[in-house]
Amino acid sequence: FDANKITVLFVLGGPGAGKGTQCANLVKDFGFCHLSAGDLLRAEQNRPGSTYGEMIRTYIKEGQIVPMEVTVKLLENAMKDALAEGREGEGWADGRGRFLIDGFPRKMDQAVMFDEQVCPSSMVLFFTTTEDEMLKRLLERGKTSGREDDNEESIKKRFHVYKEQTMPVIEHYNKLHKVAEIDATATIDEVHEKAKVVVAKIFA
Ligand code: UP5
Ligand code: MG
Repeated sequence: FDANKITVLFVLGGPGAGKGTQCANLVKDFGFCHLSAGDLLRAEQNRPGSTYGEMIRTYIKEGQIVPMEVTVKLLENAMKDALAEGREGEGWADGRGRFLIDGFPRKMDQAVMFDEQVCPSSMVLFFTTTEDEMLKRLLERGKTSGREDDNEESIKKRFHVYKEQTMPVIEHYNKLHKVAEIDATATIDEVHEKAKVVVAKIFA
């Protein structure tokens, strides 16, 4: 992808921090194309005939990171489809497509592969709150979500992998001054207001 034609913002934060919720809000404000790596993996897992279905199911249940080749390919294809269909954030006046890539990259190797081989990312929106709050939100969602990783055992594993593998990614981008941290402890609307200000500044 031509970095002169599209802008990529990564959206990171612990499991249940509210990435998906806030991305949906930012799409309404700014016309981004929102792609969630987890959603793409779950769709691939359920696609009849997928060779990766069982493998993805096991990784997600264990809270482990699916091998990057699979995830990066899914994201790349989704970005191509969005561009072909003109869904790449037409809300913006300067004609550049804008992508929110949610829940990715969660491991250093993915970050390097995406920035080098797909498109250099511009910024990371980093949603933070306490582990207790995230656990509470995920257990509540688990009552109806049907997600195989919304149970206490899987959630604990997701927290562990997040600290071990994703925090180094945040530190990497932080050194490059590319991280905008947003406290996600307040209500959905309050967090949304803060996120809106941050994104407006990025594109000012
Ligand atoms: N909620 C949200 N905001 C709230 C607020 N301010 N106050 C009160 N409640 C709030 O929100 C979670 C729940 O909290 C919802 O019920 C919401 O209403 C409520 P959500 O917006 O869904 O949070 P989010 O951060 O998106 O949580 P999610 O569970 O999606 O985070 P994960 O990062 O764990 O999940 P993801 O789908 O990204 O990844 C799942 C798995 O896929 C990973 O564990 C991994 O196994 C695999 N994966 C890879 O292998 N590679 C990748 O690159 C990506 C994923
Ligand atoms: Mg999500």
